[in-house]
Amino acid sequence: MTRIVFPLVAAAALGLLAAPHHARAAATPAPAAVVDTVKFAYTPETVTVKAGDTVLFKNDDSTAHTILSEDKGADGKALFDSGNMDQGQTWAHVFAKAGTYKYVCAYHAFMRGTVIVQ
Ligand SMILES: [Cu+2]
Repeated sequence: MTRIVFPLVAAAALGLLAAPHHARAAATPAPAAVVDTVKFAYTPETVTVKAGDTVLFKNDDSTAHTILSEDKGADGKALFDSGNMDQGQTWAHVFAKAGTYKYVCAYHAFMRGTVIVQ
């Protein structure tokens, strides 16, 4: 009797252990725009979104880059900063307020992009 019941209990226990992995699927909203970094350039260089939208930045280049706002907040810190992004990494940012947000790469000052938030 126990030989039949035990496998069923074990299977149920495995199912319970596996459940959290499936439930962990992120509730991240779909990005309104995607900026790809390729060959030392943000592509497209300018994207236009609405306030509250998420912009997804991808690094598909062979070298590391960053997304660093040109403007600083009242605290003197950058409005946004992805930090180091190696090849294959992505970084999403929510642009809450309308405005024109210019950004650069902290490693390559000639790399520039703009997010226009309406
Ligand atoms: Cu760069």
